Amino acid sequence: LFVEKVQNFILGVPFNLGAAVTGTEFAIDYLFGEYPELKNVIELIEPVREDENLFDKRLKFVNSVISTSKVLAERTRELVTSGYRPIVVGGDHSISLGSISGLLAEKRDAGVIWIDAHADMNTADTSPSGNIHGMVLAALMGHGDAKLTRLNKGNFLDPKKVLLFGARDLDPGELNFIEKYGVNLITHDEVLEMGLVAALEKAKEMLQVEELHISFDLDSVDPNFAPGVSVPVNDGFEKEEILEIFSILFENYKITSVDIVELNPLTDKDGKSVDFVKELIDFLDGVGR
Ligand code: NNH
Ligand code: MN
Ligand code: MN
Ligand code: MN
Repeated sequence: LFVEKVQNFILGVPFNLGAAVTGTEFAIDYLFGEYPELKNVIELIEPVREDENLFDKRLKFVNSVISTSKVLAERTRELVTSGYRPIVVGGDHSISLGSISGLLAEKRDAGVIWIDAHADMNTADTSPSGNIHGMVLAALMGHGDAKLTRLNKGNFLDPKKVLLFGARDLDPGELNFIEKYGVNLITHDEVLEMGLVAALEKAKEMLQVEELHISFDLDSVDPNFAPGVSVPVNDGFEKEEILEIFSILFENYKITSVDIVELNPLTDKDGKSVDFVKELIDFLDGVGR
C-alpha cells in the first residue's frame, strides 16, 4: 500500500495583540531569521492592524485579532483543501481562531487537542485579563462575544471533540465552562499520576475522532526548559515528553494541522525555547504521514 506523505506547509504569524505583553510578534524572525533558507519555506501572514477602542478592556484589540484571523483562516482552508498540513507558527494563541476556523471550514468533523498550561476558555464576561488569547477555544465552540464567535461561520467545535491536555492554571469561569459543556480534560497533575503513555491512552478513549488538529502552546512546557513565553506557569512538561506526545498523536490520528504558539523571544533564556521550537519543527518534518 502506498501512502502519500502529507506535506507540511509552515505559515508564520508574527502577532501579539491577543496577549498582554509584547514579544510574540518577534518570534518568526527569532526562529527563521538566521536561517535564510528556512525563511524561503515559510509563508508570512502579515498581521492586520485595525483601529481599536482602547477603552475596551473586555476584548483588547479585538478588531485586529479578527482581521488577522480571517486572513489566516482563508489561507489555512486553502492549504487543507490542497492536501497540505499547515503548521501555523505564532504569534500568540489568538491566531488559533484563524487556523482552526479555516480547518473546520474544510473538515467539519476534525477534533482539537489543546496542549497548554491554560484552557483559553474564558469569555469576555469571565476573563480576568481581557486578553483574547485566553478566550479563543471558547469562541471556537460558539461561546463568548459575537465578534469572536462569528468568525468561523457556525462551524463550531463540538466540546466532545476537544481535549485539554496538560492544563495546570484554570480560571474559575473556565472550570464552569468545562463542567457545563462537558469538555474533555486531562490535567497536568493527572498526567503525572497516570504516566504519559496511560494518559495518552485515556486521551484516545475520550477523543474519538479520526482527524485531529494539535494546538500547542509553548507554556505547556516547564519554564526551566522553555522560559520564552508570555505567561509562564511553574512545572509543566519536559521537552522529551512533548516530542513523545506528538509521536503518539501521529500514530493515533490523522494530524490535519498544527499550531505552535506563544514563543516570546524577549523572555527566552540562552535560546532554550527557540532551540526547542526548532527541534519540534524538524521533528514534524520527519513524521511519516
Ligand atoms: N487564563 C488567563 C487569561 O484568560 C491567561 C491566559 N494566557 C495564556 N493562555 N497564555 O494560554 O487571561
Ligand atoms: Mn494558550
Ligand atoms: Mn498558555
Ligand atoms: Mn516538572
